[in-house]
Amino acid sequence: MKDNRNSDSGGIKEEINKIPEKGPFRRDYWRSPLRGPWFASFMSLLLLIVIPIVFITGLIDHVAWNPDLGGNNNRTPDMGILGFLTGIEWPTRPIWLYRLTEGMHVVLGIALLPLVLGKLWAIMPSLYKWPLADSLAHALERISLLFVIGGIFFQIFTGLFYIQNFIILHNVKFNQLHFYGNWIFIGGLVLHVLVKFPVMIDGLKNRDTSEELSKSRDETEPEPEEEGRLVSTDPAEPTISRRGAIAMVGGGALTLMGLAVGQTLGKKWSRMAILSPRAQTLPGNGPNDFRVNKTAEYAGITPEMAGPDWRLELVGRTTRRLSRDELLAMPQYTSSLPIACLEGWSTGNQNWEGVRLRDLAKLAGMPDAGKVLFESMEEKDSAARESYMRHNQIQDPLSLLALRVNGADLSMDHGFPARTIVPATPGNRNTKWVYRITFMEEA
Ligand code: HEM
Ligand SMILES: Nc1nc2c(c(=O)[nH]1)N[C@H]1C(S)=C(S)[C@@H](COP(=O)(O)O)O[C@H]1N2
Ligand SMILES: [Mo]
Repeated sequence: MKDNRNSDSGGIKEEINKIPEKGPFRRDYWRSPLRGPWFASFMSLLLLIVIPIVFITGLIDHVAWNPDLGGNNNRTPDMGILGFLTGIEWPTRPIWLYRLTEGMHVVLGIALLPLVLGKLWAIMPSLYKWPLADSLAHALERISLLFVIGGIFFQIFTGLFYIQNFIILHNVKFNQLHFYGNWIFIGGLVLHVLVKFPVMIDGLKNRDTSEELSKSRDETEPEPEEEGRLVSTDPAEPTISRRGAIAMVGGGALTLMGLAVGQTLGKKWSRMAILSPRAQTLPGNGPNDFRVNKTAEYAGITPEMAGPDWRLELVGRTTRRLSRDELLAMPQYTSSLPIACLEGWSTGNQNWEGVRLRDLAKLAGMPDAGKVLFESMEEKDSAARESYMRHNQIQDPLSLLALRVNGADLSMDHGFPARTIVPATPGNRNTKWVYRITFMEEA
């Protein structure tokens, strides 16, 4: 009986271990002579350079919103221990800081797509390993791969959909998907890198990189077969050199970057930005002819709301109501600042004119306000309707309640009668059609 059981279970085990007769689980199914540890390691290295930049600029975006100020500055209120970055004071200088970091995030994030596809192609035989897992450690490693591969596609596609302004993703809270997705992805990636980093280094060391990159198609030899399952046991003739394949992946990344970077550079470059519908520059050269995120009409701002009856309400130790003419009678300052949208697009510097936020703080009897709430007349967009700013943002001499831009009154679309503009701040925090500013003691 005992013997029987043993041989039975041995039989099942053998059955499981038996590699299918045909198909991708067999090593000889994969015939490209390009595949091997060096090629896979090179692709991994490209990703290991770009992913940290995308990850860090993503976290920077998180910090740039000053989420600890609450309200809609905090887009992921239930983040628990993942909130360890909240409370960092986002600086106001250099003025192009957010323009740079968010532009990099979106442009390099898009460039990840061909890099990921190239790497997946390079390691395909390893994904089809049979048995799927032969030990607990192996099983864990493969589960972490699900998070890594699923995670990176999830981040790329949620990001891409978001900057296309697809309504669906606006409804299902892009930020929460992209924020929690980020941590799931990074968790899997850290595990994966811990396991695989030495393998990558070995793979790169085994061959001379510059020599490998100098080989033409005809000189392309398979890596030695005993170097592992990525190497074909039955290699076909090369149809492209390794450097050709790398150039194809890199060229794909650069092309996508080229189609995205125009939105960060602005001006005539933005015409290339076909991946970003809102990035297109407006026709015309007038003072207000730079990009508009959302028109006054769309936001439901009528000419009456913005007409002579409009008043700015200042709430602090005292409450004041000011007409636009009264604001224009205060000392006026000019700040040359871009709009840098979180979607990655930005405008060049515009010359904003208006009153300093710190002068308004004084008027409200709160010269040292630690936190300020700006409220818009618009009620449509819950993310942009209100915005909180910190002490340093109020005190910066470049921070304005702008009344005019580039020598003319603000257009309705750019926020007439008044909008905030604060250096290095995400576009979205710069409230248009302001009607009330509330100065508070503590951040
Ligand atoms: C490995 C890939 C990626 C990672 C790890 C990543 C990570 C992050 C993180 C952590 C944030 C901050 C989210 C928050 O605090 O709410 C963020 C923001 C953002 N990401 Fe990504 N991201 C990736 C790829 C992309 C791609 C490919 C795009 C666009 C094509 C993109 C577009 C955005 C946008 C537009 C924001 C700003 C959201 C906002 O401020 O509301 N991301 N990303
Ligand atoms: N009230 C209100 N303010 C707003 C917005 C909005 O939709 N409503 N959009 C924000 C976003 S996302 C950006 S990028 C900037 C765009 O400013 P612009 O349209 O003047 O270029 O305004 C911000 N202020
Ligand atoms: Mo924006």
